[in-house]
Amino acid sequence: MVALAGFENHPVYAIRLVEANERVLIHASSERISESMTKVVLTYGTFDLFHVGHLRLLKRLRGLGDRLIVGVSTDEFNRSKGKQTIIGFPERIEILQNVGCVDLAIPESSWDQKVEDIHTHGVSIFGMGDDWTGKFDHLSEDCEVVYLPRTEGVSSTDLKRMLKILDRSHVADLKKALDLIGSIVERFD
Ligand code: C2G
Repeated sequence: MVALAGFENHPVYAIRLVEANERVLIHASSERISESMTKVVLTYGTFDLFHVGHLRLLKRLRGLGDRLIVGVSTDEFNRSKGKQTIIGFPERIEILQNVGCVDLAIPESSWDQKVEDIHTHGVSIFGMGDDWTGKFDHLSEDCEVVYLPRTEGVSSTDLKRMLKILDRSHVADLKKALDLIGSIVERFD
């Protein structure tokens, strides 16, 4: 049994070096090695009305490591945050699971699942947009914590506000049209 340099004291990675026919086979628990050498990045969000701000943050976070895990807030958890989304949890997590730079999407159902997720997934870097600066510094006991600049000029909140305005103006237009029809009908009465 020969230990690979740097793994001498690492009990898990028993490596067996077998010489067979001049070929050297390294039979190692390659999964465990690549797992420990894979830099895992973790982030969380609601990602309602998925937009370019979300995408650019996820791409930059993915660029910091080899694997990006995204926690998507459930509808129940959002209600506890006082947040109402346009798009429900099942569709939001389906979208995240299919974003190219996302390797795994998991449900986020409480504020305090982060430490457990960090250890479960062997996370090296926890990252959020800078609107959360300082809020998760306590996680630096478990991994590196980074806050990246948000993309200015786009937010789900603004999109929702615009939809509401459109909706309101839409209702107002409808009302005007109905009033017009009503007045025409009256003339024929
Ligand atoms: N974001 C961004 N640029 C924007 C809008 C959002 O970089 N123009 C980032 C936010 O900073 C956040 C992520 O996109 O890191 C997701 O944003 P939200 O969906 O608004 O997430 P939020 O509801 O704040 O949930 O436990 C943490 C919470 O789940 C965060």
